[in-house]
Formats: sequence, structure tokens, C-alpha cells
Amino acid sequence: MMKCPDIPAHPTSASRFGRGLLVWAFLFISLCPGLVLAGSGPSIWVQAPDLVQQGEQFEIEIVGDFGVQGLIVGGLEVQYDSTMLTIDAFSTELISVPGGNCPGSAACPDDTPGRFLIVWAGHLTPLIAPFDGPTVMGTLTMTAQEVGETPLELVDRSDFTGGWFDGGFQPFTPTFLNTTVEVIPASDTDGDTIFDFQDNCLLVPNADQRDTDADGIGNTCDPDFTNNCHVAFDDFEILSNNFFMTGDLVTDLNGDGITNFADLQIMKGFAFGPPGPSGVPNSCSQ
Ligand SMILES: [Ca+2]
Ligand SMILES: [Ca+2]
Ligand SMILES: [Ca+2]
Ligand SMILES: [Ca+2]
Repeated sequence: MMKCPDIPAHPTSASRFGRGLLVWAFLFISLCPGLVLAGSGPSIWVQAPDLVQQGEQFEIEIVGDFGVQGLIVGGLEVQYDSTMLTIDAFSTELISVPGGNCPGSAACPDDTPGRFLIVWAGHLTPLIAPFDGPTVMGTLTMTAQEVGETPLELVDRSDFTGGWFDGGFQPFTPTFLNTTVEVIPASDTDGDTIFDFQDNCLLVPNADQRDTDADGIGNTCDPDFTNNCHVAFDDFEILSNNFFMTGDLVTDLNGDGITNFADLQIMKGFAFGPPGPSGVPNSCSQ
């Protein structure tokens, strides 16, 4: 019968020791039940906004509070309603094992919509990966597709095997705390089918979202050609210099391909005020 070695308590070289310990862990972890330090009931939970708007992109964090120091290896799955939410990206700084990041990894057995598998390993000694209280294990970027309410549930997947993980995980059974996300209808103040939070002219219908100078304020509400967030004489001068010119110019406010009296008329409505307002990030909204 194999003897399980002790883990050194005080390493002298953090990084070298970290790599060595991780390899050591994978060699012995399936052979030494009980190796993972017993703790005072680790918990892992989902941190998500309560309310998001339809079409909105948002982030959820998977947070762990382990209450122990030692080596922790495990797998978990985030389950969600894939008709309501889609996953755009996943990032983590905790996973340090080849094949441990899913999806997109050959080690992942399951990329079914509505199930997102995370295989992870973390070393929790203070020298290598100091965990001080709750720690973000990973961040999922999601987009709300449908109006309604959906749970985000965490499920233990320490049964997962594959790749480096053949032989299975050390059983790891934290308490999982789930949450729900409510997706509410997004508002569209000007009725141009572009939701307010995506609309670069909140109060003017501009479904094409044309924005020649790409400053986050659509042409039809952006006669601020000097980009100083104020429509004044210097902007009028630029428009007059372009008068009767054709092409996709910043001064073609209404997008008909020519700068003329119609654009001047639009500009008059903004005289001596700010451009916009725009619902997307722009330099005048800060
Ligand atoms: Ca709109
Ligand atoms: Ca608009
Ligand atoms: Ca603009
Ligand atoms: Ca025009």
C-alpha cells in the first residue's frame, strides 16, 4: 500500500514550491483520500446582479470562501436557462492546470447549452495564492436574451474525469449558494428599436446608429464637431466649410449624403448646448 507523504509547511521558494506541489498533488490526489485539508465548511456562491435588461451584457462572479489553507482541487458546473442567458466569455486567474479551463478545452466532456463546467485547481497557502476571505474563482460574462427569471445554480462536478484529471478528483463538497437573475424589458425612449442603453442618440430615432467620428454620439445628435461637448460658433464654422459637400462627413447630421440646410436646421436645435444625449459610453457623459 502506498504511503501518502506530508506537505511541507513552510516552503522557501514560493513559485518553485507551487509548481512542485501542484504536480505532486495530481500524482497523489486520487490515491490519498483525505489529503485535502479538512476545513470548516467551504462555500462557493454566485454573485450576480438581481436585475438586468434584455440585451444587456453583464458579469457573474463565482466566489469561494474556503476557510482553510491547503490544496484544493475540484470541479463545478454552473447551470442556467440557456434560452434566457448566453455565455460570452469566462476568465479566471485561479485555474493553473492545463486543460482546466472550459469550454474550449479537450478535457471538457460537456459543452451543452445551459451547463458550464469549470475545472479548477488552486493552492491556498499564503505564499503562493493567498486567499484572504472570499475569493473570486472565475468570472462569466453573459448576455440576457429573454425577459423572465432564471436561477444560476452551482453543482458539484468532482466526479468529472478527463485529461490530467483521469482518476477523478479528491471529493470536495462545499456548500453551494445559488442565486437568480431577473431579466426585465429594456426601454426604448425614442422608439427606434435600439434599446436606450445601446442607443447613441437617446431622444432621436436613428436605427442606423451612424456615428462618423466614432465618439459614441450618433451624427443625428452630434453637431459638436470639435468634440469639446459644447455646440458653439467653432462648430458652425466647420459645418459652413462643408456646405454642399457630399460624402459621409461628420457635418452630414441626417445621413442623406450631403451637408446642407437640413443639417444646419438640426444643428440649430443644439446651439450653445451639449450634443446627445447618448445612452452608450462617450466622452461627454463623464
Ligand atoms: Ca432608442
Ligand atoms: Ca435613437
Ligand atoms: Ca459622433
Ligand atoms: Ca445631411
